[in-house]
Amino acid sequence: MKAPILDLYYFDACPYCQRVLKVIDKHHIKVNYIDIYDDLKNLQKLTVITGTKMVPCLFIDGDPMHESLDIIAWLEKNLVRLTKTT
Ligand SMILES: N[C@@H](CCC(=O)N[C@@H](CS)C(=O)NCC(=O)O)C(=O)O
Repeated sequence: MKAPILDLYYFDACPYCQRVLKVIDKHHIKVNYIDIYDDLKNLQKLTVITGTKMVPCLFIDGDPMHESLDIIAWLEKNLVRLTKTT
């Protein structure tokens, strides 16, 4: 099965995002990072697709998932099929 493409919408000062980032870092998971305050278009895209500007939001092959604890649970459950950075 092909590894899913992961896009994480986040911003650095968000503690819930940091919780997710820590797990991504710990398991060396390859993720595309999209800072919602880096470029207004990122925030607009998140809001248009999900109806909220809440982060963290992990897009899994284009499907958005909210809630840091749900994201962490999903990452840990699917670890074996995720692309790693090292
Ligand atoms: N229960 C959520 C809380 C996420 C949350 O409150 N994120 C804040 C930033 S730290 C946010 O995006 N607030 C903007 C909003 O809710 O529209 C989680 O665990 O992911």
